[in-house]
Amino acid sequence: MEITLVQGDITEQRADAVVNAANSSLLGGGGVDGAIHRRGGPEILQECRGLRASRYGRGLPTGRAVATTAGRLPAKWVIHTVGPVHSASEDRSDLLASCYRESLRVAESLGARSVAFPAISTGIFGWPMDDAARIALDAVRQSGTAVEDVRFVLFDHDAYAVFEARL
Ligand code: AR6
Repeated sequence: MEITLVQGDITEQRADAVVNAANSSLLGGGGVDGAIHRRGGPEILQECRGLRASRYGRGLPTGRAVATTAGRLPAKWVIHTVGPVHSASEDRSDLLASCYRESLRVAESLGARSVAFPAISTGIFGWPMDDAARIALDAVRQSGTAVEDVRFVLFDHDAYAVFEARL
């Protein structure tokens, strides 16, 4: 497995699967989630609604992952995962690590060979970038995944530099 870092927009990534930093409603939001639904088109939301109706009536739990079509994105699947909101009083690191592990598990079950991740929880959910990078890289390295190409897509140069230093 090779880990690569890219600075850019995750909706432009050619990969078998792109990971969405979603929320448990699976019905969209801001940040990466908004961008993926905007660029990917209504097919993604339609499948998310179906998942709500069939399997996740109470929402997708934090740390879990589920796949849908990628609609018009240059990928085969979007894997939606729900990161934890950062807390200063409670250690939620394992939930963040779980997002990476579970996304890779879902990717593997689909036969995906390349997966692009955003820096989950580091935007609206408030996780400090350096800590999030450490958790993300450790989780991927320790996952034992059969996915061959794991790519982190960092939106700005600061985030890229933090991941680069950690890698
Ligand atoms: N490509 C790559 N990275 C991006 C992009 C993009 N197009 N847009 C933002 N980022 P966030 P979260 C970076 O807020 O913290 C949504 O409303 C961004 O700079 O997207 O997990 C969901 O519905 C940051 O570093 O996700 C949830 O309610 C990182 O991606 C909530 O936000 C993650 O930021 C999830 O919050």
